[in-house]
Amino acid sequence: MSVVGFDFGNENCVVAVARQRGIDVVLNDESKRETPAIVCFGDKQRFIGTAGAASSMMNPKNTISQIKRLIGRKFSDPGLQSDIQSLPFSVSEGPDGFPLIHARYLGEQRSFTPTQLLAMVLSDLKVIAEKNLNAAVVDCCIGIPVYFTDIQRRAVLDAATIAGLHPLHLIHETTATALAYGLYKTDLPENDPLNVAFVDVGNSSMQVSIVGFKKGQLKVLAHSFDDSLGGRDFDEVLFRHFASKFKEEYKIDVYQNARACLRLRAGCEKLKKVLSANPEAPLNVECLMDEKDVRGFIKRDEFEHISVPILERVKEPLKNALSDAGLSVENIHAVEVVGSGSRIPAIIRILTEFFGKEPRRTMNASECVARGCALQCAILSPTFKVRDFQVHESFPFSIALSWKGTVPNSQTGVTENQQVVFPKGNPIPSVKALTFFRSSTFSIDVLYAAVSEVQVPATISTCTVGPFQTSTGNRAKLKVKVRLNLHGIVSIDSATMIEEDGAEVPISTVNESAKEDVKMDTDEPKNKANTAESDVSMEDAKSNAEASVSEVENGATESEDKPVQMETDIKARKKKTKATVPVSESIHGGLPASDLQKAIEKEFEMALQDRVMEETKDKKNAVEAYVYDMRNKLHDRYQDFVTASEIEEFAAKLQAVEDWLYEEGEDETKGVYVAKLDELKRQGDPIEERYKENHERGPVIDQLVYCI
Ligand code: ATP
Ligand code: K
Ligand code: MG
Repeated sequence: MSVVGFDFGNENCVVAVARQRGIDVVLNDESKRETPAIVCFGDKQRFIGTAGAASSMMNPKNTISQIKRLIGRKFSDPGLQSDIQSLPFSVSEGPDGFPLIHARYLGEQRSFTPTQLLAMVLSDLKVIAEKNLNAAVVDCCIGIPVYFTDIQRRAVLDAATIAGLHPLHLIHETTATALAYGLYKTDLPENDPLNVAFVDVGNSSMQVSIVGFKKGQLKVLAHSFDDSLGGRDFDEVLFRHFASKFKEEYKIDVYQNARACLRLRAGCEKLKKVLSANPEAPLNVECLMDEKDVRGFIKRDEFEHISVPILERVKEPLKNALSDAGLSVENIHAVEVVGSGSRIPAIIRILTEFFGKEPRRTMNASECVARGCALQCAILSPTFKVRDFQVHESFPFSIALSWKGTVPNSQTGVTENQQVVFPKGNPIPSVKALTFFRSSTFSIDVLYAAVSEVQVPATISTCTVGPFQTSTGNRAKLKVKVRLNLHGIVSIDSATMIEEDGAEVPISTVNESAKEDVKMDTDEPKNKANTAESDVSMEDAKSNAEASVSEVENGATESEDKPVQMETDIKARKKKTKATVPVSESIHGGLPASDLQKAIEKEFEMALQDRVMEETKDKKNAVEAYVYDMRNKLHDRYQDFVTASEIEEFAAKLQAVEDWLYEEGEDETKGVYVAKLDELKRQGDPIEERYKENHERGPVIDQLVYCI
């Protein structure tokens, strides 16, 4: 299996691979460690990553960026609506309420889902890893922001599937960073944990985690975030500042021109970076618009002044993280900052003030997420031996189930019930069981319990449990298992009907049957310590006590941790018979399997087209190279092996082909270039042969001489 970690950022992606000697960040084709998350659609092919970024100025309307912002969000999402205001490409609402991105590709207008676009970015990263490892890459770990909702997490998995990847674990970015930080630490305490605050300021968001480290383990104590506070917001402040300045001074309105907007934004981003290291900086853009060159200038103080509305928001996630962790600043041993957006001095000042200590930069700010992902992948891989290190992850949202009861509540009169199954901070992964008493098919909604935590519609999915039939015709006791999996995705993955009769049987039999009960899909984590499993019973069979919740037997510990008892140690219990009841899940906004299959086929076609175009370019280059090489050799090393008339004829032919390459042959198919090269070689090969024969005979004779 492959052991690879991917950090797909809103702006920059990083690929890390595990090797026997450790984790390496790998270089892309342009020898860069960071690859832009950009897809550019062309007339003949796509350009992804660094190649895409290179084409963005030439082709702004068909160059898609900010893909992480678009994925898994409804078109009506206010955050998405505000994001698309400043995007140079067109986004509309698709029939499913999710955005569609429009671009001109292969000469026609096409539309793509954000999931497809992320798949393109991931495919590009996959190829980078494959070229480096010289092997196929399928298994991997992918970093995701902690604030990603259920739909966004599912969308990342779908995109990975389209790209031919199999993520073993979608890991929260700050947790990946914490893992990369803690795994190599040799001085971690045995007892009292060392609490570290990790702050990641990226391109579009800020994430904070408080993590407790002990020898051989880390425990995430709290996650918090501002999902729209990142480097790009500072670019925007500068952009607006200069756009209005230039309107006044140069009478140009950049908002009217997509390319001018793009160029001014790029200029402002550069300016911002210069301001991180210098107290003042100039902004010069040649020929920005209406053939006017513009010049500007700003001091860091003024930049910080106009950025106050953003800077003011930095404290909020810090406060939330501390209070959720139940700690005060004195309990924080160290503050580690990562993410390139954190290079702004004003941000560091706020962190220093808040925590009362200088933040550190122990980690490589742009690579730590990818490194942590690769480490996590190595931990999960049987082919790598990683020192024992437990990661106790925590979930950032509260998840509840809601269902219609059979009897109206005597006080409220409603039959709607809601129960939090995974409260905020619940360990990941986790499985909980609920017991229902029902006589016919019923449905359960999975939802966010606190809509204030996520700015999305509350319902995640609706599950239908049934049909089922009891042998007595009475109400059945149904045990429903709800899973919060390793990726932080919630699903109801099984329902079991349990019937009890009065007969008492030895415990060993019970153990046998109980074992079946907890046998879950292969996803079951190996690490039991990570799994919090408890049963919550919701018995609406007895009177009106529908909402009564009680903790009942813990199936998992009973069956898995206790050894099967000896025959002599017989305890009596009621005999149980169990039957699996079908559960069908409908995700609110998930990609149906048929669409996923279609997307896989489309990606395959587009990738093939890209490959054909790359090969066509290679073949064309081969013809050109042959022309130059042969022309030189004809007048040099082959000179003694050709007649004057042969040279003349062949040189004329080479010239004709060169002219053809720049004229009607400029844009031909791969087959035409291959044929052209063959045609030249038919003439050139005999000459080369004659030369070789003569030269190869030499060394053979030499050898004979030595033999004597
Ligand atoms: P995200 O984590 O939000 O998905 P990302 O991982 O792509 O995004 P990073 O690569 O961590 O983001 O950071 C990119 C941001 O950092 C950009 O907005 C960039 O302008 C900013 N940045 C890079 N260098 C500097 C610098 N020297 N000073 C200020 N900002 C910088
Ligand atoms: K990044
Ligand atoms: Mg990032």
